[in-house]
Amino acid sequence: MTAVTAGTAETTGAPGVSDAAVAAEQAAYEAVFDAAVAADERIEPRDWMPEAYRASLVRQIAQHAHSEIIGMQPEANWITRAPSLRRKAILMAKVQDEAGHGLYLYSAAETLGTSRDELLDKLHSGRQKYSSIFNYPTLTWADVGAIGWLVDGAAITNQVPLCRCSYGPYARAMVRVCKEESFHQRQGYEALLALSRGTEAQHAMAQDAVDRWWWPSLMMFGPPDDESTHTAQAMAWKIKRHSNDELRQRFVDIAVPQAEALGLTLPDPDLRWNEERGHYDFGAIDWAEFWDVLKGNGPCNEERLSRRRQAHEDGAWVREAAAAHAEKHRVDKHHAEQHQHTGKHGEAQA
Ligand code: FAQ
Repeated sequence: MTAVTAGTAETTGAPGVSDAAVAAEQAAYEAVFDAAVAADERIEPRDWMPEAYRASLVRQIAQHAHSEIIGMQPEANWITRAPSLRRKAILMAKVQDEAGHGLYLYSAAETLGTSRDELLDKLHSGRQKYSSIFNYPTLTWADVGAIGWLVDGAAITNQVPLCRCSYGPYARAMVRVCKEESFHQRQGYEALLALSRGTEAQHAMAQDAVDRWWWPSLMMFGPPDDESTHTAQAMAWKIKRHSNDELRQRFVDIAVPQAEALGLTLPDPDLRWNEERGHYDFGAIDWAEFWDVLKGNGPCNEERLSRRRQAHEDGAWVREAAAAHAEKHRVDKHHAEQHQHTGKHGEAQA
């Protein structure tokens, strides 16, 4: 969208401008924004946007970015103990990809006028959330497979529609993220398949991991629609394209045949095909557990946040060195420009 840019400060709130004129101007901007959303155009950083739209995007993108970097921890836990060099190289690449996703997403959030420092500060002080899923432990090597298959699988199901999000920088970031998530999902599936077809003990390990990760993966999609505070507005703004329950159902429908192909069972006795609905029915999710994890009482909340805070403190010297280097570069450039300027001036006089 290019028709209206955010440079409204000259008129809005300026002395001598009547309230009615400000309101009319605001309504005009709002109408252009609504029309752009209705026409499926992208809203770009310099476009005018309602403050609530901006705030909701910052909230969602920040939570998404935090999830990517906190999400590195459970799998990184297995890098040193990967069963082969090949598995280790794949896992390292995957965990690095998650760091990259965090960086694109923090950059996307920054285009909305917030800073990465501010967002990290909110994460570290518990004022912004990250996904519930990363508060569960990775107890065996099979958990790496289960995370790739189920957690990355759920993430793709949720994020493919976000490639059509109305906010341009977020939508574009999602395109690359989804491509990488596809690789992550396949590597998890393949690792689980190897275990499932392995020895009896390996098969049991794969089954145990799936038993533990299935229900938390369904919770990743967020609360049921009737308890979701943001869905209705986010869908009206075309930030979200589907509700939490719709995406959860889509994920279940994809996962059931995959579990069969893996030779593993999903831990839900109520799971069965419903011919009439054309979908799988599934059992009740323990929403009390979900809300409890969000409150900070999951098995690993404490550990994840304290490790994140520690990593941030340990990285302070890198940020200081980078800032000092940038400052030195700025001063050097300034001197070089001054020198050039004086030199040219001298030539002109001569
Ligand atoms: N965990 O009104 P709604 C990944 C909160 S994928 C924690 O329905 P909304 C890849 C929600 O914020 C994981 N909190 O909210 C990877 C709100 O609280 P607030 C990240 C949750 O935004 C794989 C309240 O509950 N993916 O990282 C959760 O419309 C492997 C009410 O909920 C994304 O973030 C939850 N599961 O819908 C990385 C995707 N669910 O903010 C490493 C983008 C809800 O009012 C390794 N985000 N809440 O305090 C979204 O699509 C949406 O934000 C939803 C939630 C669908 C997550």
